[in-house]
Amino acid sequence: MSLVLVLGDQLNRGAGALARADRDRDLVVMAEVMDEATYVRHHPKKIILVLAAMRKFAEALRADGWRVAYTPLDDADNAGSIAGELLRRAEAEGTDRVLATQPGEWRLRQALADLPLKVTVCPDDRFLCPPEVFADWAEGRKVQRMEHFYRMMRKRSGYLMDGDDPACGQWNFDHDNRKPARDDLLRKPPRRHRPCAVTEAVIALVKDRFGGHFGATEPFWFATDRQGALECLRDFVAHHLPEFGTYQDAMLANDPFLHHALLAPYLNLGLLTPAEVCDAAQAAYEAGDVPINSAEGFIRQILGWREYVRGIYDLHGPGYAAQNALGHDRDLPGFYWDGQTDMACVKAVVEQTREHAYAHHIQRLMVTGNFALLAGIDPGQVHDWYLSVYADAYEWVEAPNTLGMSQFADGGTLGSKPYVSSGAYIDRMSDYCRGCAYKVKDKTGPDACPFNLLYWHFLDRHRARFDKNPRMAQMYRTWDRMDEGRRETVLKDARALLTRLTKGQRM
Ligand code: FAD
Ligand code: DLZ
Ligand code: SF4
Repeated sequence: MSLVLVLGDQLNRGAGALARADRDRDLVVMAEVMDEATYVRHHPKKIILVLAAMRKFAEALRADGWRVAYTPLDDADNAGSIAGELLRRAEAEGTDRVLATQPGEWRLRQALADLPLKVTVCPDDRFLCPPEVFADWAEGRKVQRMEHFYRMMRKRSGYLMDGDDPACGQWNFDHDNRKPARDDLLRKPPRRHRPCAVTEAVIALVKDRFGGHFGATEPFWFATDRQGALECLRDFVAHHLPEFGTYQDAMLANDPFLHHALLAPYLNLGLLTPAEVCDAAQAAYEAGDVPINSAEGFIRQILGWREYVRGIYDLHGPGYAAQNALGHDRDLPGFYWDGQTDMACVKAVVEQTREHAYAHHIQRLMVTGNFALLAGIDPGQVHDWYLSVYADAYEWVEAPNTLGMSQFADGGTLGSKPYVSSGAYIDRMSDYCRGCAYKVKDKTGPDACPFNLLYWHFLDRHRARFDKNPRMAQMYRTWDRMDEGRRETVLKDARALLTRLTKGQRM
């Protein structure tokens, strides 16, 4: 008899240890533990989602004939950690054999390796790219870029392929996908699931134990089981996928969701698989319901980006998350937690994050991420923030996105240049600037948009590293063309702003 470990983000029967276990002989072990709930101070909605989904998955396994040893958080004998729970169950059952799916995070992979038990680790075969295929692809490449990986995955999977060629003759339709959006009362908001009795009990528990964490507990409307997650997928494909591509980069103060999928929490928990999500998008495209720019843009996020960041996380080992290539060391400003800033864009993203445990990609990358990078915030603190505040946050996906794509802390493993922009980009893609105390057109002076000042300060202070980068040459040419007096004023105003930031003064 083996103990079959099922972690909170491994809620899928068709993969890993569960797919290889023996229902008549083995015992499934699931445990709600304080270590996992507090290794960062997760948003309460994330904790509710994980614990409610775990409880309902355990019930579904039992209904299917599995024996499940489930430890609730408030069980008096709860050992407090995954390793402790396995040891306790092993002793009680008189076995030393454990079958586990490879945990997503290095932290837990190490904890399993350190156990004095015979642990067999199965691959997490929910992913579309097996680890050996990624390692093969990466080997010998000087740079491992997503776009090259994505093309290999398109050919390998057959998604949006016309024989050996990409459907409609192009691999990437991003140039069609940069339209700003308008408020639209007819745009369907995400489906709101009414909490079931199991979820209600978890909400009460989380309010009691984690009420002090950043984030609203209610209203809680995420799906917490496979059925609900499938409904979300169907809703998205029917009502949002057709416009997904066109408005992918747009941001609106009154609509945090636009045409985004809100599927990452379910994909990352195992309630949906990347294959079925890509299949649904491909089928809608083939039926003529979805244009190529949206189908391609969406499938690229899953088949490309999601698989690629998993591969990068696995390949680069536990040290990846500790990198700080640009030597940034300023503390994360308090307004990332309390939203107390006059920058309308940052305030809106922090507030919706507090309310929904959600922000879409461009909000994460070009608002909160962009500001942290321009202002030189310690990437370790930025990493902790992103890992805590989003319902879909797990280190394997969050760290490459935050430290690699957003903060350039990996020195360019993931991106060929840092994602920095002045306020002009935010103004083009959003309606935030209209309601802002700062003026996006002002480049200097007391009302100047902080993104404008910090953008030039960033380029100037990192000149030695970036001015030979061909993708940044144009930025440096523009900077160099400014007259010297103006450059000095910009830098002086930027320094004053950074001093205010360091002193914790409102900005
Ligand atoms: P959509 O915009 O509708 O995209 C569809 C799906 O594609 C998503 O559900 C997701 O599974 C996948 N996807 C899209 N972009 C990425 C990406 N860059 N990397 C991996 N998958 C992607 N995503 C997470 O799942 N967890 C994280 O912790 C996370 N942290 C991030 C931190 C930063 C700083 C940035 C810039 C991005 C981060 N992302 C993360 C990627 C992306 O922002 C989210 O996947 C997306 O916003 C989730 O919302 P959605 O489901 O509505 O996605
Ligand atoms: C995120 C999370 C939380 C909040 N709680 C639990 C838990 O109590 N038990 C559990 O098995 N998993 C939990 N998780 C998910 C784990 O943190 C996740 O499996 C690891 O981070 C590996 O990716
Ligand atoms: Fe953000 Fe600057 Fe626009 Fe204000 S003016 S919303 S700070 S980009």
